[in-house]
Amino acid sequence: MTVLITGILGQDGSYLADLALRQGHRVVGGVRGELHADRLWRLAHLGIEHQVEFVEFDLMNQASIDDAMRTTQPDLVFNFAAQSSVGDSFKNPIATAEAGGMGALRIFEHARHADKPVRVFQASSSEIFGDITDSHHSEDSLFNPKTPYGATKLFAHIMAEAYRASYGTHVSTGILFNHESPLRSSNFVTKKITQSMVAIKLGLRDCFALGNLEARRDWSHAKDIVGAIWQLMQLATPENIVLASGRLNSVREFVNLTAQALDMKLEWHGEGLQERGIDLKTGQTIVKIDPAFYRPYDPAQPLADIRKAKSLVNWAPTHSLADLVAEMVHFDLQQGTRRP
Ligand code: NDP
Ligand code: GDR
Repeated sequence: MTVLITGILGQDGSYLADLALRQGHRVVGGVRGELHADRLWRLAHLGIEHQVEFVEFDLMNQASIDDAMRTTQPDLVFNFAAQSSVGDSFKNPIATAEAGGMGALRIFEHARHADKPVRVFQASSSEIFGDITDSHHSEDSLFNPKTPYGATKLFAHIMAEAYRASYGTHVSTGILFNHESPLRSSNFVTKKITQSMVAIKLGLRDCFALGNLEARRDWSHAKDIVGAIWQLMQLATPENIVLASGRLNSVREFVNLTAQALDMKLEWHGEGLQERGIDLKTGQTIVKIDPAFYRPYDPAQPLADIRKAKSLVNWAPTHSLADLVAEMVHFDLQQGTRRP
C-alpha cells in the first residue's frame, strides 16, 4: 500500500512512518516548505529519513493538497498536520482554524473525488470535550470546546462524520488524549520539563518557569497511540475512537517524576505565583512560576472512557508514566548540548 502521512516531520507522523515502513509499505510524507537536514531529526533518530519519499503539502493550499494526493495515489492518508499547540491557538486563532479545520476538510474533499478508494485518518483531540460533563468521556459524550484549537478540531471531527454520512467517505478519527515521547516538541509541557531539568542536571542552566502546576493530563506514549491508530485504519468500517491511558496526572507530578528519574530531590515551597521547586542537594531554585505560561482558558481534562478502543483495536497502553518519563529523560541526557 501507499501511505501518505501529513505532518510527517512531527512526533506522530515520524512514529507512524516507522511503523508503516516496517510493515513493508511505501511511505510518502507531506511537508511544507524547504526540506533541510535539521527538520529531519525525528526521522533520522528512527533511522528512516532515507526510506521516506517527500511531497510538498500545505494545509492552507488546496492546490498543494490536490497535487500531493494526485501524484501519490495513496491507499491510506494519515492527517497529522495541524497547528498543534493549544497555547499558540490563543495567539493565532485564524491560522489554527484555517490549517486544522479547512485543511482537514480539503483532504476529505479530495478523498471523496479520488479515482480509487482511499481511507483517511483524522487526528481529533480531547480538547473537543471542553468542560467535564461526565465521570468518563467517550466517543458519544458532549463536545463543547472552549479553546480556538479545540473548536478547530471539532469542526474537522464533525466534517469527518458528515463525509461518512453524506458521501460514504472512509474517514476515521482518533479522539486523542495527550501523548508524549522523546520526539515531542519542546513547546509542550512534558518535553519542556524533561529538557529543562536535564539541562539543569548537566549544569547548562539554573532554572526554568512553568504555568499551571495543577493542570492534569492523560499522558500516553506516542508509540502506543500510533500503533492503535494503525489498527483502527485496518478496520473495514470507519470509526471514531477515544485513545488514552485512562490515568490523569498533574504537571507537578510530572516534574516530580522527572526529578526522580534524574536522582534529584525536589521540594516545593510557597504558594501561587510565589511557589518554587527547590533542589534539596544544592538549595537552588530550579522551578519558578511565570504567569506568561498560564492560558486565558485551560479546561480540565476529563477521564477517558477507553472501552471502545479496547474492544475494537485491542487497545492496551504498554508504558507507565514513570517509564515514559524515564525514556524522555534518557534521550535528553544523551542529546546533552545537541538539543533539537
Ligand atoms: P506535531 O506538532 O509534532 O506535528 C504537527 C505537524 O504538522 C508538523 O510536522 C508541522 O509541520 C505540520 N503542519 C503544521 N501546519 C501545517 C500546514 N499548514 N501544512 C502542512 N503541515 C503543517 O504534532 P503531533 O505529532 O504531536 O500531533 C499530530 C496530530 O495529532 C496533530 O494534528 C495534533 O493536533 C493531534 N493531536 C496530538 C496530540 C498529542 O498529544 N500529541 C493529542 C491530540 C491530538 P512543520 O514541521 O512544517 O511545522
Ligand atoms: P495540551 O498540552 O495543551 O494539553 O495540548 P501542553 O503540554 O501544551 O499543556 C498541558 C498542560 O500543561 C499546562 N502547563 C504548560 N503547558 C505548556 N505548554 N508550557 C508550560 O510552561 C506549562 N505550564 C503548565 C498547560 O496549561 C496545560 O494545562 C496537547 C497537544 O498535543 C494538542 O495537540 C492535543 O490536542 C492535546 O494535548 C490533547
